[in-house]
Amino acid sequence: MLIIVQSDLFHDPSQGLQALPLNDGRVSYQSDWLSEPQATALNKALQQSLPWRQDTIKLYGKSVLIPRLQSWHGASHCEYTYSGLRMKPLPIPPALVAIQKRLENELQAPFNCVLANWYRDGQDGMGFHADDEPELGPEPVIASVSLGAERKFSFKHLPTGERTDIQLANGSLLVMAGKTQRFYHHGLSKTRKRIDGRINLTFRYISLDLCK
Ligand SMILES: O=C(O)CCC(=O)C(=O)O
Ligand SMILES: [Mn+2]
Repeated sequence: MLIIVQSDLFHDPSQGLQALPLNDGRVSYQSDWLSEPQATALNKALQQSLPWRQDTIKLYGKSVLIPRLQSWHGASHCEYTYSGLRMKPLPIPPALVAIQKRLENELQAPFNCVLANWYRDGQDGMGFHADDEPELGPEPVIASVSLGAERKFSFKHLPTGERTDIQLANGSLLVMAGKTQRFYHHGLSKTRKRIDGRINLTFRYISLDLCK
């Protein structure tokens, strides 16, 4: 297993996004995309203002509550399907439009929807999966902003099973692009540590042409 530390990254951390050493994937990371006070304030504001819901999914024929709260926002055609659950989008609130615009400008990629996940404590998480819904296209650019408690994010390389872990800091930005969703699964493991909540915002682009 590979654990990414700052010295593995290709450039100085103050230089913006840095590529992670992942074969077959294109992933980059910036620990301080938002300042800590900005990220902490946004976390608090979103905890209070987004219409959080805890959905139930079917797992091996049984209904189970997913271990996190979610809120789905985007253009009206951006329905989101996850384990058989279909979510209708709500409008993107102004605080998130500001982030969307900054990402579009810096990454030179369009975004029209955002999934907000609120991991209330260490017992909330997300299992290994790929963001490979057909409507995201073959090589989606997914921009993931982390707010609040630092959490371990893991990649599993599908051909070799090799795992790569990275700690996602408060205010960090992780960008997955290229063939990452084809060659890797990613997930956020649970921890027994007593930790505060974390909100993650994953900005995506759903093409109207690719929607069923
Ligand atoms: O919380 C995270 O960092 C990951 C979220 C994620 O993978 C997703 O929303 O698809
Ligand atoms: Mn994902």
